[in-house]
Amino acid sequence: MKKFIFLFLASAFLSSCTKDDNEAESNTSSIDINSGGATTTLNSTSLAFEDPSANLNAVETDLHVRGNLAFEATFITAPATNNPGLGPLFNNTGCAACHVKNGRAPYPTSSSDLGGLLIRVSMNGTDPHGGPLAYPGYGGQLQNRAVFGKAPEADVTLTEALQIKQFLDGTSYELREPIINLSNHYTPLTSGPMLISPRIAPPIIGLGLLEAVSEQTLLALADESDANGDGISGKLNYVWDVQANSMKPGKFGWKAGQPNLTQQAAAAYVNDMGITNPLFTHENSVGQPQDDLTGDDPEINAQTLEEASFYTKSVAVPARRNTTNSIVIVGENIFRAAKCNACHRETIVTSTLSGVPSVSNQIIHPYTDLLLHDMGAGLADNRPEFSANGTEWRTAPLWGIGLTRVVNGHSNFLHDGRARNLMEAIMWHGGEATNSVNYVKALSSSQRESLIKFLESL
Ligand code: HEC
Ligand code: HEC
Ligand SMILES: [Ca+2]
Ligand SMILES: [Ca+2]
Ligand SMILES: [Ca+2]
Ligand SMILES: [Ca+2]
Repeated sequence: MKKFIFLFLASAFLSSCTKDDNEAESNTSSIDINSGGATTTLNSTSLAFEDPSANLNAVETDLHVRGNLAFEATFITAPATNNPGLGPLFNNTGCAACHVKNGRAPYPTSSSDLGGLLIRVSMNGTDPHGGPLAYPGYGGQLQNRAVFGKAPEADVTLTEALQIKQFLDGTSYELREPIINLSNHYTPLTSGPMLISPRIAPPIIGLGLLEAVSEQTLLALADESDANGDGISGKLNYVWDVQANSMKPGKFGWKAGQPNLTQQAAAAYVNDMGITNPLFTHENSVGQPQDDLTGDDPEINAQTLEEASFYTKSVAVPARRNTTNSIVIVGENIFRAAKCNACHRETIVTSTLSGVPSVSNQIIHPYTDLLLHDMGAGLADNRPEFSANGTEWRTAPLWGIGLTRVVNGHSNFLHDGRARNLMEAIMWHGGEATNSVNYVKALSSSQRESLIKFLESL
């Protein structure tokens, strides 16, 4: 039996070598299903985003397990014995309440429960580090919830406008545009127009691998002035790193506004939940009327912060599925022909990340370049974040995207969850992706279906 399998594999190998002139066949033979390198899990169930990286050592495993508890903790109002300190202002009560099953939050179904949607705010201008300028009385993020006795900063009302469009073959599709209205402000907006940017909680798979990608690697992918004339001009964001006390490449968040996963977690603790921590020792209401100046002591210690951020460095990426299906292979070729991979880069090699050997020196298939691209007026939030201007977004990683429905029970995509399926997400692309979108517009319905089947195999 073993001998039979060996012979079978050997002949498959030989035949694939002789068919190199056939594009589909040579792609098949080179497909690497391990999107996250050695971290990859074969789990494709509703728990597919909750596996630890497959290659954690004993020390990493211990940190991951403790980090899982921190990530799943629900904070409540002080005084309490377990996880006190919530608020006074907050958006939600725990990391996992927004990053549901380590996946992405759905587009809210009602304005009274935004779930994993939060709204960044600022005013015209920049802070001393070139970042968003806090809006007086509101800071950099709108907290639409508050503990008993405190006022939420404002109420958020979400409505949608539908646009009906057509592919070149006459088939129509719809795009749903969210329209955000703020009301019931706890204090008047006295500093001019407030810039707002809605953001949905993204999946947290494979992020340690992305942190392990070196600045040099990303700069080699960048082409800020489009020197090669292909219409794609990716640029690396540079953002303020609180611990390094200097500017560093931005990698995390929809506009790559955070330099590393420790700062990302610390900012989430203080801004999303009102949990002060060693990096951000003041409540998010600091300087505002609601701030009673109690509870400014770090409400979690350095160890909890480290565990929570380690957790986001050590979640496995699920393996690809159905890669030898002929429709998927056709779709993969369309993805390449449409030049989706000019931004959604198929392969990157990680460097090293201190304390996280599992993500170091891995060949990965994240389908992102981590760079900022102009995505056109349709997706623009018109709110700059360091080097990212009002139309620029970080290329979203596509690994694991095909499991969104299985894990999260919905198929809402893009930075605010506006897209109701993968095709809508594609058709929202503009700016530097205009040629790609025009390519897709001209496809036949079966070619469009193949492209989607390919994305579903990621
Ligand atoms: C209120 C909902 C909410 C809560 C609570 C929350 N997050 Fe997030 N998270 C988000 C949103 C929204 C983003 C995107 C932010 C942006 O674009 O600036 C995000 C981004 C992230 C990212 C970056 C993902 C990427 O692809 O770049 C990480 C990591 C993360 N969160 C970890 C955490 C951790 C750890 C906690 C708990 C300490 C937490 N989050 C709590 C909503 C939330
Ligand atoms: C110019 C760079 C660029 C090109 C080319 C491009 N994309 Fe994107 N893609 C992005 C960026 C940036 C985002 C995030 C935009 C946002 O959320 O507003 C994104 C988001 C997506 C998403 C949603 C991901 C998520 O997590 O919500 C999908 C799906 C996607 N792209 C598929 C494609 C496909 C398929 C093509 C080719 C037809 C393509 N993209 C071409 C830059 C690009
Ligand atoms: Ca607090
Ligand atoms: Ca605020
Ligand atoms: Ca270019
Ligand atoms: Ca650009």
